[in-house]
Amino acid sequence: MTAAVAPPAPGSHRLAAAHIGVAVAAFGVASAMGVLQGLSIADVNFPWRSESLYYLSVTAHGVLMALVFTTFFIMGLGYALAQATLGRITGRGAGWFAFWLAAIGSVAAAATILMGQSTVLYTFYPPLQAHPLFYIGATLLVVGSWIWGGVMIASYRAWRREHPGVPAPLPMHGMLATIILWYLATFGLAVEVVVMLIPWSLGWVATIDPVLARTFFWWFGHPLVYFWLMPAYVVWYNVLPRAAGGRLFSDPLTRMVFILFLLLSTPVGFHHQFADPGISAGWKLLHTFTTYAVLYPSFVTAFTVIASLEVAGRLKGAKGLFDWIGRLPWGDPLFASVALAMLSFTFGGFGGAINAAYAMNSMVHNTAWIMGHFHLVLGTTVALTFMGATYWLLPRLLGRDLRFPGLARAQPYLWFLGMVLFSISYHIAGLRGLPRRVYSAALSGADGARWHGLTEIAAVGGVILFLSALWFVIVVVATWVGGRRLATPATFEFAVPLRPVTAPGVWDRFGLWTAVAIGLVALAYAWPIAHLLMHPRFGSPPFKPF
Ligand code: HAS
Ligand code: CU
Repeated sequence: MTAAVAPPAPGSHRLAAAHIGVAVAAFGVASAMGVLQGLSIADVNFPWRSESLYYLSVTAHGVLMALVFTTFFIMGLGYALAQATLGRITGRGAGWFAFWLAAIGSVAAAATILMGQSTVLYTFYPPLQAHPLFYIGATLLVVGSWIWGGVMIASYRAWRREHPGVPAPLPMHGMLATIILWYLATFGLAVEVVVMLIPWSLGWVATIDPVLARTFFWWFGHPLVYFWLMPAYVVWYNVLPRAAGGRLFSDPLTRMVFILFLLLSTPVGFHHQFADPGISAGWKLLHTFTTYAVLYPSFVTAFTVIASLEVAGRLKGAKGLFDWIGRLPWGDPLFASVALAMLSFTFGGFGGAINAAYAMNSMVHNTAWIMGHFHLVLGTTVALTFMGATYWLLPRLLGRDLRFPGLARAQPYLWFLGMVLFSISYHIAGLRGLPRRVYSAALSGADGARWHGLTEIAAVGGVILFLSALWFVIVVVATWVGGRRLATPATFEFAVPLRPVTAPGVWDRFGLWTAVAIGLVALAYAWPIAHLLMHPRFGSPPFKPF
């Protein structure tokens, strides 16, 4: 279910391109803040360094990277894939409305952070309180993404009416599962923000229940990470094997993976709350089991994508056991980005399995280890895939040649190098007890000595990451404004499965799987939330330390 669709009418990718543009802008600003944080932790004294600026910057970095860059990129990728595989976007006007809503919301939220009024981190943890506009801005971003999901589903349904009895094109199957998961996940966030945070920040209620708010946040917060990962997997399954010159190993396995994520991503949130009171050990254990279950689709992905790459290498004449690895196009920016992203995920995913075990979690929770973990999985696995995908998308969306291809080729390797230094150091420093979210790791005595060299290596990694981010932004901006116009825009071509599937199967029954997914969320959350509501509750007044 692949093959290139005829080149679209001029301008039909403008909506997708606008989203990618906002994503790259958010990424650029957030990268600059990231490097300052790494330097601050290593106690490098740069001008204007202060505690309040550090926490402001951590909040802005987290919100812009984790919420704005990702969401805009995913929306842009979704539109590009809908146009390329379905040949249409149904409801383009609604799409533009959603774009502006989300952009205005993001700017409003970011402005309150930069004015120092919303230093609450990207997790919104109450009783830290933000300016009401921060929560309202975040809500607009989410509502914008809901409309995007509606446009995507409408486009698919219109296509299906014309193609009865044909399964969704594989890239769209992955995006549809992502969208349904997103609706399920953001329900938790909507309850937290609309029912709890906004009324509290407006002063309509005096206190808030932090555990209840955190529970709704992590209902959203864990599937959020798969909302980032699944579009990356769409690229791994559908674009990477093609770029490598191979075939997709299995179509049905691919569909199964996305449906398993839809089912298992949400009922796992308590693995972020092992240390929270008010949730009993039995419920935490249930969420541990489901967390271990959600490793499975990633194991299948490792198998399927690597098998697809091996096919590519062998099609190019590779012999022996590992010869195929050398035949892969390591000089192609998309391929290199995604391959390095996969390599990072091998270690980052392993770390995730460690986090999910209660006893080991108590060693690493709230330490720098967690920064090491999520910079491997989000900061590399997902972000590097998105950067590579941007190099692949731009000539197709803009009809322009990539500028500075040498820079684009080297940039993923530079990112990987920076991240090795950054992430390994913080993993080790975390095991040695360095807390996360500290303004400075400088401490006299034995504790300080255990961390000091490591935070400095991490800071060097941070500077390298910043340089790599800068190269990426330079390539994108130069291509946008000065890339040579292609006579015919590059076409979207996707990996062809070794054995194409022609009729819908069990993994195409979205209605059924959505119902099962809702059932699993109810099973995992209904009683613990009811229990929290029945407890005598002592609310907290707001805190604004800066
Ligand atoms: Fe995580 C904390 C558990 C995956 C993001 N995670 C976080 C936080 C973030 C985050 C942002 O159980 C911090 C939140 C905060 O601010 O407090 N995580 C897991 C588990 C997985 C996992 C079990 N995390 C992710 C992904 C993320 C992400 C993906 C973002 C995109 N995480 C946790 C837990 C915590 C946590 C606890 C709470 C910690 C605490 O105490 O606060 C799994 O999904 C991982 C599955 C992955 C694998 C790896 C498969 C490997 C593949 C690649 C193969 C390629 C090869 C090489 C071999 C099983 C698919 C290719 C070769 C070539 C030749 C190319
Ligand atoms: Cu999680």
